[in-house]
Amino acid sequence: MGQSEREELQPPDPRLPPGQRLQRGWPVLHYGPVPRFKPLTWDFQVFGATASAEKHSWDFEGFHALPRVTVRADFHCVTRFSMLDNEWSGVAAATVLEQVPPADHVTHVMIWAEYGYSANLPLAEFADPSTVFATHHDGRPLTVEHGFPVRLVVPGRYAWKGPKWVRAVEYMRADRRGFWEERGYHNLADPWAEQRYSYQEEPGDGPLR
Ligand SMILES: Nc1nc2c(c(=O)[nH]1)N[C@H]1C(S)=C(S)[C@@H](COP(=O)(O)O)O[C@H]1N2
Ligand SMILES: [Mo]
Repeated sequence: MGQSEREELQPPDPRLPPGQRLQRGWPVLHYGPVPRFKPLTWDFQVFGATASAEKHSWDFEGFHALPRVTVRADFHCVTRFSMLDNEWSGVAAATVLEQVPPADHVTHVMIWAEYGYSANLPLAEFADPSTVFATHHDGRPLTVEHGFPVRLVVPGRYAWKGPKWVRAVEYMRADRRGFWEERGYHNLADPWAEQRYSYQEEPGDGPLR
């Protein structure tokens, strides 16, 4: 029996969703160039349907002064690699919701990053305690390739739902597709249901295309 056949007899790691494989090391994956960080003009905005109807904005210091959390979570890219047991620290999405409450009837959020990259999420998934605007990974500040100064991490969804270089959150009263969701990827992106592509969507999984 060859080495590879013997490996296949190992039970799969129960933390791996269907169709995923383990990755050693941390690949860098994104569309477009890496943005240059400009500390003086950097801000983090919350706009759209806020309860106050006002846009809110933190500068770099203000955002970094928010209460912090640490979350341990696995990371699943739709290209089939997974990284297990990452430690992310930063600001919980729930803290943003607390500091800038959404209006009634907000059902979804859009997360906006540099250069117009975006990802949509149901409000409930955004509010999940595991959803974090991470500034650090495994105790070290994010490198610029991995999203410095702030990236979103949404452990319950494929990793494209976690924009690197986040600049804004938009509160929405209806769902709208983000960057990859408009380009053939599944609106919901639950890795355990293997929701990879938009052709798999059932009625009600997303807004009409
Ligand atoms: N701004 C931005 N964020 C992004 C992407 C992107 O193209 N632009 N790609 C996403 C995808 S598909 C993945 S798998 C993860 C990869 O994160 P990493 O490069 O830190 O591994 O970032 C996500 N966040
Ligand atoms: Mo990805």
